[in-house]
Amino acid sequence: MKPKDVTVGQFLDSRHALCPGCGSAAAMAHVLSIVSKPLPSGRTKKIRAVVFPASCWSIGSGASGESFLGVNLVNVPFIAASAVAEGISIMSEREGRGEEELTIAWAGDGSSFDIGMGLLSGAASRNADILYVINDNQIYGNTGAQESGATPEGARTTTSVEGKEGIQKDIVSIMMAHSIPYFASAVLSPTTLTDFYEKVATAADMRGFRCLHLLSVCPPGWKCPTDSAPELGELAVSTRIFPLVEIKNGTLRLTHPKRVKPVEEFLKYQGRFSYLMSDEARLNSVKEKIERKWKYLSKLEEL
Ligand SMILES: Cc1ncc(C[n+]2csc(CCOP(=O)(O)OP(=O)(O)O)c2C)c(N)n1
Ligand code: SF4
Repeated sequence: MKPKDVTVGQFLDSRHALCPGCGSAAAMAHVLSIVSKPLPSGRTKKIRAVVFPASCWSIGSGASGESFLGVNLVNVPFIAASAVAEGISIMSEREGRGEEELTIAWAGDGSSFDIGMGLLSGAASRNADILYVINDNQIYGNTGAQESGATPEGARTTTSVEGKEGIQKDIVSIMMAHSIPYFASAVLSPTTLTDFYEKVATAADMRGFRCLHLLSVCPPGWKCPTDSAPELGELAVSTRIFPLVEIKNGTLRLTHPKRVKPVEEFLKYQGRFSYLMSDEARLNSVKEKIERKWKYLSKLEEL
């Protein structure tokens, strides 16, 4: 599916409480628009429900029992998105609608990388028939930008005021270890739009556990301008900070940026990296790890 095949709908009611410039608001509109169209197989699916664990989307998606997204939504405890989505998809299957309905879990990185990881792992290992979206803004956004397992090394958060000391969890390897039918990382940006559309459509079209890892620019948390989501998304890919990976039935493919840009290009627009940018040794260590990760993924691609 190509971007020109889809008209992006006005999915989000203007009463939503997401911040101005929130990258995940645009990502949600695109994802819902893509999955509402005929998919590559020619099949059209109906969204049975979108399940939200506690996150920015708990307040962004609706209020007082009303959905701001025009689809059924279910708000669940922090750990529970994958388990509840699995239950809904089992209900669809028992009603004979498994082929035509799609259940989506839309969970933050705090929920996916950390607090809900146990249940995510369980649903993945049972090959639950759901589309699990990791909406990754690299912090616990809804509670004011605390450090999560997805926060990159050196990024400042409210709980790591001089920049994160520990490692960023390798979610690609974690999900790959579950041998799920489909995993893909994607970014909504002008240069990665086709990649984004194809991955979302592919994931929606399949059955079993599909995981989309979306990088979502978060202006207040990243301390960047509210109009920077498209440019920062593009830079995250072209600096190889956020490699675009697709793992389909065990085969890994990387989308190689046309022109690789210096890591600093991504970091310099964001206040959260101010300490890192002023510490050469630390910055070099972070750059080395980015390079090593890219080599590791390239080796897996070769294999
Ligand atoms: C068990 C539990 N711990 C903490 C909270 C408080 N809480 C609600 S939303 C949230 C942050 C969620 O972060 P993330 O999953 O990354 O999603 P985001 O808000 O960034 O979209 C936290 C810590 C909670 N609701 N339940
Ligand atoms: S805190 Fe970040 S992710 Fe959450 S609504 Fe605001 S911009 Fe979006």
